[in-house]
Amino acid sequence: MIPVPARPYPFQLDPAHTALVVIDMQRDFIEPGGFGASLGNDVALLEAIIPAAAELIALFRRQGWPIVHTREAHQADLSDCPPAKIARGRPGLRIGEMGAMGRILIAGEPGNQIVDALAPLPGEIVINKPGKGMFWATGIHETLQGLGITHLVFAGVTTEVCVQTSMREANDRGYECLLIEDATESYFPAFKAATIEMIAAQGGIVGWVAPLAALHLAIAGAPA
Ligand code: TIU
Repeated sequence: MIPVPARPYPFQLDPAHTALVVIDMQRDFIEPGGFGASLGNDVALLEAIIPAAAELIALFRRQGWPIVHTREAHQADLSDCPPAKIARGRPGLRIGEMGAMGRILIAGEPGNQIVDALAPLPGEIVINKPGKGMFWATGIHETLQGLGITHLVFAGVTTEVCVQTSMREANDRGYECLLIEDATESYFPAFKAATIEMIAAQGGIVGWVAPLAALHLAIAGAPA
């Protein structure tokens, strides 16, 4: 086990059984003209974490540990999108409608692509998820079980929506979860801060939280 200094207390990272999960670092949320902007958000805040997310991905690649990239994405016929989800937001800019980067939140559209700087490499796991959480209707739990994964390190956007939902789903399935706080972001700084606090509160009710530097140092200092 590699102890990673974290809140509320050190996270015991199991090097043979840990995967990185990068949540929804797709153009829809990070670039103007996508789903995030269609909901009325200023998307500029989110691109600031791209360098930290890239560093985190590079760290896992060097270690040879599994990496999962997720995209919030619906099928072109919207058969996997509940009417209640479609009905949210402004008419004309809803899921499935035409935006500046193609149909909003639809698999395969330009806006649905992961940003170039974080593009998955062959062999990495890429999943489309119709929900906010990564486990709903994706089969990822079975894939992770097949790889013997018990520990998940999280990054991506947005902290309080798809990242936190995925962490909570992961908890209910028995995973130990660590959120890298400088590799996640929200459109609402107060929501990010509150989410980090609520994850680590109550003895780590949702998991652990640490900065990327702490993970780097812990892995660098671990016996080979
Ligand atoms: N709106 C918002 O903050 N997030 C989402 O809709 N999806 C994700 O977090 N990926």
